[in-house]
Amino acid sequence: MSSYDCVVIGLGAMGSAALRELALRGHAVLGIDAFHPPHDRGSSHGESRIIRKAYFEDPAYVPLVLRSYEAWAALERVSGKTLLHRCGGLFAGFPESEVVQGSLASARDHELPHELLETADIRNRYPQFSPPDGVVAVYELDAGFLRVESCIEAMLDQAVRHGAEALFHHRLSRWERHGDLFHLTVGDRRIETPNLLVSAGAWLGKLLPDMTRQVKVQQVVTAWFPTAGERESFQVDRFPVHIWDLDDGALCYGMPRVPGGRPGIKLGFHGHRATVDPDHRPDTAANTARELGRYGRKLIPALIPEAVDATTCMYTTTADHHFIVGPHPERPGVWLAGGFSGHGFKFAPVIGAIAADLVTSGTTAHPIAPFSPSRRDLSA
Ligand code: PYC
Repeated sequence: MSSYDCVVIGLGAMGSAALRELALRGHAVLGIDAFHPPHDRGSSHGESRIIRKAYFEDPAYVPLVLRSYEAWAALERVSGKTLLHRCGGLFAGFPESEVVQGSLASARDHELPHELLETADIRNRYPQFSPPDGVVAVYELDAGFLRVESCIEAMLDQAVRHGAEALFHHRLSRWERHGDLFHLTVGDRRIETPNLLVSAGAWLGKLLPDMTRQVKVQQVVTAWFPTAGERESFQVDRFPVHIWDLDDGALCYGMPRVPGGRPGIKLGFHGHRATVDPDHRPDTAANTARELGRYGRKLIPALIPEAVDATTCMYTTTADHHFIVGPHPERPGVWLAGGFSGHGFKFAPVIGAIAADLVTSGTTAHPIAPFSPSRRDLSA
């Protein structure tokens, strides 16, 4: 039987961040993943993830994202990798839309540098876009994207360098509580630990059936599209990350061409997708890519609507779209980092630090009250 201070189940963004943080703090920690991260079976793949400060979802996220910017920069320094590209961000919609009003509220509450662009300003500054009349945008210079796979690699590499163990291609087959310890069976290994951190993304409900009602597992498709004309117009120094809230169902978001990445700009719909079983997912990539191509071409006239690539990703969505981070309401020693509702990646290092605080002291100085696993109405 081997013993650890904590076992982390799931090494996507949050699990690999927590593994690293616990190892950095000198704890004996083991991480387990059913695949080999970074992989394309969960929620932490597909080249890029948006990072932004004027957080339209709620101003409560701003202190956490500010801390994340610092933590990503620190990880860039120790790993020697470029992880974050600041290309600016355009958060657009009709003036009363959630994206515009929410971004403005966060920017004002936290005195974040931003500009409010009218339709003509958007068209002049970024002629790549053709926003509908009446659409405005909050522009944030500091927004950009994270290179998702490189981030996971850097966090796992740092975790292992600091003494963490990582077991890939393994699933937790059995776990039970004996006094203050959990006894786990993973492959042919027997493990004991007082702390289980469940950061299993879409598999949360499979590991903890009592959490099934708290999240909806949804499949989303992102696709890459070539563009006509000069390619430079869509590179990171000329084309911002963007989110459109046009009152027509789902938000649509996009990214510039990633240096050394796929030959096109990425687009995705945020939310409003079918619920799936993470182990038996229907292949919806081609249909959604066609839908994205049609939608994208209306906003970006140079976009050629035949996708060069597409990938599916899973959202684990709560009813209020806020995260679930904290102690399991009924199982002492089980800590939850889940329900990231399609907007969690940028927070990974700070969630890793929070998880390490919780596991080691039961509390954290970070403001996580909105993410309580015991909050009312936490059912999707
Ligand atoms: O994580 O900021 C985000 C995001 C917005 C739309 C899709 N993801």
